[in-house]
Amino acid sequence: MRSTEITPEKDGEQVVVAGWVHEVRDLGGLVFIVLRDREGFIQITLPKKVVDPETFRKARKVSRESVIMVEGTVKKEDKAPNGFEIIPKKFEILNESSAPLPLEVTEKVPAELDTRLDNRFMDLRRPKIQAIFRIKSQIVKSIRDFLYSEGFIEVQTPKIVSTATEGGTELFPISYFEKEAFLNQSPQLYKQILMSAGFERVLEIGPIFRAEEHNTTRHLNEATSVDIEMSFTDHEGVMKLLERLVAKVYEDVIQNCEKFLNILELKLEVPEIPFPRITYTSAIEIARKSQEIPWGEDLDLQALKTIGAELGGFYFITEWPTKIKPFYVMPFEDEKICKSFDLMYGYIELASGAQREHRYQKLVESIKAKGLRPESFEFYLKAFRYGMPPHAGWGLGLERFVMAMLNLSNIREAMLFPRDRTRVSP
Ligand code: AMO
Repeated sequence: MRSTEITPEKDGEQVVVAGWVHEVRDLGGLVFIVLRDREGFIQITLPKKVVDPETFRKARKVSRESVIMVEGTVKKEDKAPNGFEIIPKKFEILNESSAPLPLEVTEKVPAELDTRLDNRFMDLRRPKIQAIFRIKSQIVKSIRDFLYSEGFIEVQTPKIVSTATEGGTELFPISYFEKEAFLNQSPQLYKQILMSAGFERVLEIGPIFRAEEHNTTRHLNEATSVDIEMSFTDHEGVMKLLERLVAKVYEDVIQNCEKFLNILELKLEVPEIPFPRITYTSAIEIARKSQEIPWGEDLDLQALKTIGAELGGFYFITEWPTKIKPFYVMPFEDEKICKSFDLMYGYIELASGAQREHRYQKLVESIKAKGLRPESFEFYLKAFRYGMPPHAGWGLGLERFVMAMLNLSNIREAMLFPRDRTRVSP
């Protein structure tokens, strides 16, 4: 049984519990063991006079973080966590832990992030850290449920690819027989091809690989992207979908993750929709309060901090200069600006998306204008020559979303085993 399945009302019942030895307190004639399982803590109480001598001897010597299984009687006890304790009949050490521990699981001694990540298996035993991933799991479920209910079909596109999609970040080359190949930066081209294939609404939750040179608190070299693509709509249509999705995820997390939010000492509120929308041009005017920045340049961290401080919370930046967005974005009639948007939370970019250029000739010109060779994109361009519907979509960074929702100071906290410039293990 898990810790949460037992209550003081079960007084007198026989139960079997299993987990890790979180703490041992030896008071001579009385030993307390705090057993930790996935859901919480259970006090195992061993009075010398009551339990058999062999059990008593084993229990008082067990090392912290050993895995144990205990069979015993539930006893109502107001002073114990959750109002009960277990008096064991059987006490089995399933696996003895070595000592000293590489990392403290009790919250008593803070450790550096690097030490924690080096010993992530142990770090993840801490209830506060596990709470992050329990909420992340709910977020993914909630995203899936919402998008399925909107008619989206979940797909899996290749992660081994032959071309770049997102200018700016570099690709990771891989060794692939006689061919040049890379890890994908985004399912972008494939989700668009699926619009030509008639899927109409697709969703993918999968890894993206970015050879980011810099170690920042917002970048990973391997991240999870929630991608959607939708036919017969425009950028406005998919922005509305995105804000409804964000609100629904908050709602579900508040409803289903109260326990984990409490562990993290967080109180969430469902953000109000629609989110504010500001154009790139207005955003840059705000940024100019703190720095010189010419129209047409990308918004750097300082600019985003100024804008984020003024707007706070969730907001969209729309109508970006065509020049700084990828080739697949559709320009407005005034071709200097395009139908691209970013969803922001404070100064953090959570998602970007756009209505796409679905007109073959325009798309070829756009590829050339970025200094790229249309021949390298033939597999993609072909899908535009035989009936491509107008379409739009976005990519939402899952770890950035978790980071924003849970107020984490480093994106690495939102990834089980983060990959960065210096870390490829564990
Ligand atoms: P973009 O390159 O903006 O757009 O990526 C989409 C979202 O993915 C997340 N993200 C990252 N998260 C952590 N570490 C990184 N290195 C990283 N890079 C990106 C961000 C970002 O907003 N194809 C388009 C999406 C689309 O138009 O549909 C794209 O990939 O949260």
